[in-house]
Amino acid sequence: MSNIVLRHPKGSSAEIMLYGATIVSWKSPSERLFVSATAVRDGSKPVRGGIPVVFPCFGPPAHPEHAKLPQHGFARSSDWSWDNIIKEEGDYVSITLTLDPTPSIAAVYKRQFHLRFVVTLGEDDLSTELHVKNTSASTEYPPDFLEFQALFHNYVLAPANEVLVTPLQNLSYFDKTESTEEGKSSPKIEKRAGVDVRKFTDSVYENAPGSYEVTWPGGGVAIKTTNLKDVVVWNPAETGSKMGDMEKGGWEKFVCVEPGHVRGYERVAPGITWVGKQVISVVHNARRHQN
Ligand code: TA6
Repeated sequence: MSNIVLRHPKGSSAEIMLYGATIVSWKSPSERLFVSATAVRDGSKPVRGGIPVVFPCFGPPAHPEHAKLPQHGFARSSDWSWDNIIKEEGDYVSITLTLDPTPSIAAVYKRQFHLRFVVTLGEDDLSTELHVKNTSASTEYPPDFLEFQALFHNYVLAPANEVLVTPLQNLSYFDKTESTEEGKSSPKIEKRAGVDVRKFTDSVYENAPGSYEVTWPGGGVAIKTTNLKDVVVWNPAETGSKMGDMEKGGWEKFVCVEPGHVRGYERVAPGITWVGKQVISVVHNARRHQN
């Protein structure tokens, strides 16, 4: 199954796998995403890097309807469909991928849904939108709500020992490095003006500002979101050496900044569509925040 390559007339590009709807490259003009050199790219397991799509659950499943799903759900390990159309609108090019219940999904997930994943490439920005439609035909009351979590698992290419993520100061967050079940650990308050990932970091910030800067000396990206109330900051540090698909020292080359709805569940009634969106743009005159 070949990948889709989006090219912008001003030189940027993006490459998307139909497997998992995973963006595996975004060049603007240089590469902005990390993908492990030892990532599996044959569609047999989710890609270690790029921008995997997380749906309908984040982390180990906790919702009864998700009980048979793998960590982070099935979207990033399913074969999505493409209408072979590359849209050109103004200064942007875009594609839309779709996912409906396949037999393998239906075997582990009983809900009716329709997903649309829209990737839009500009000269120096990239946006991803996930449209989640509840296609239940039920007319019962109370409505047959579709409950889900969704997240864009961005692996931002960055020097892990210098990168800072802002603004997260004073936010409440769950530190997953200290507990196996995030819901069981008591929340902390972020005291740092800029969050670093110099050590193993796995933090789930709830009700976050929705707009972030990921900067390092001489570089950075900005992430602006719609309808994604939470954000996760992750870097495995040396624990990454236990991951079979993480290249040696790969954890030194990225920070995951992952906007999503991952604390609690989004819920849509039959016939209703929820849309979560992010726009990642290159920051040319990167600011530096000192902790
Ligand atoms: O987003 C952070 C996280 O939930 C971490 O806890 C870690 O599990 C990471 O995702 C990668 O998960 P994966 O299933 O891709 O190995």
